[in-house]
Amino acid sequence: MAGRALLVVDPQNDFCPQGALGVPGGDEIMPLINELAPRFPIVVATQDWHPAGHASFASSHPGRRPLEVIELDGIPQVLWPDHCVAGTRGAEFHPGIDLRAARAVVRKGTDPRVDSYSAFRDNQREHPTGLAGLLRELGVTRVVIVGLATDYCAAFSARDALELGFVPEIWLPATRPVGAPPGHLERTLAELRQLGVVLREDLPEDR
Ligand code: VGL
Ligand code: ZN
Repeated sequence: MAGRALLVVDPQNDFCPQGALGVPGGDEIMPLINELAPRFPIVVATQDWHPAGHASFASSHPGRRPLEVIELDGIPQVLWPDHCVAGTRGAEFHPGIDLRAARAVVRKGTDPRVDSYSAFRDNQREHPTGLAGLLRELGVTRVVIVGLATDYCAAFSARDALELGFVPEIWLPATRPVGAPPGHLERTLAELRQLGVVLREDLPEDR
């Protein structure tokens, strides 16, 4: 099984019900991820980690509301409620996830001017997080992606993983989507399938 890594995307309080950007059922996947993790020789996690006043926050754009889409430096940006502000409780990992075995935690979204859904690089695709180098150096070729949210950080991570030469899969039962704006989830999953990303609807028997 060497060569395979589990990438646990943003299992944080703010993406769970009650959180600032609560994803329905977001907390339900934590026990499942705990069960999956020991099957992987390498586990890495990401943490969405924004400075206050981040450009992805609706509150940073006077007159704008969460879930409106604007153009930010030439690319579409969904505006979010303030979430995962560095050092806050909302940015902490959910208490139900056990990441003691995680080899690394990669923080992303730290640049105030640009969002970073992907575990690998920002949305402008300019600044890498270093994760690709880490995984390559560890001999990882296949990346199994779980966590929050399916339609943003998991999806962007899968697309980048593919572009960066890894073989990505998303294990859908261990993810939950934001589900907004309408149609975005369906479009995103269709695009990923088209690219050849395996989207598992069921978990492997011997998981
Ligand atoms: C995410 C929206 C904003 C995610 C992060 O983890 O999917 N979504 N920041
Ligand atoms: Zn974010």
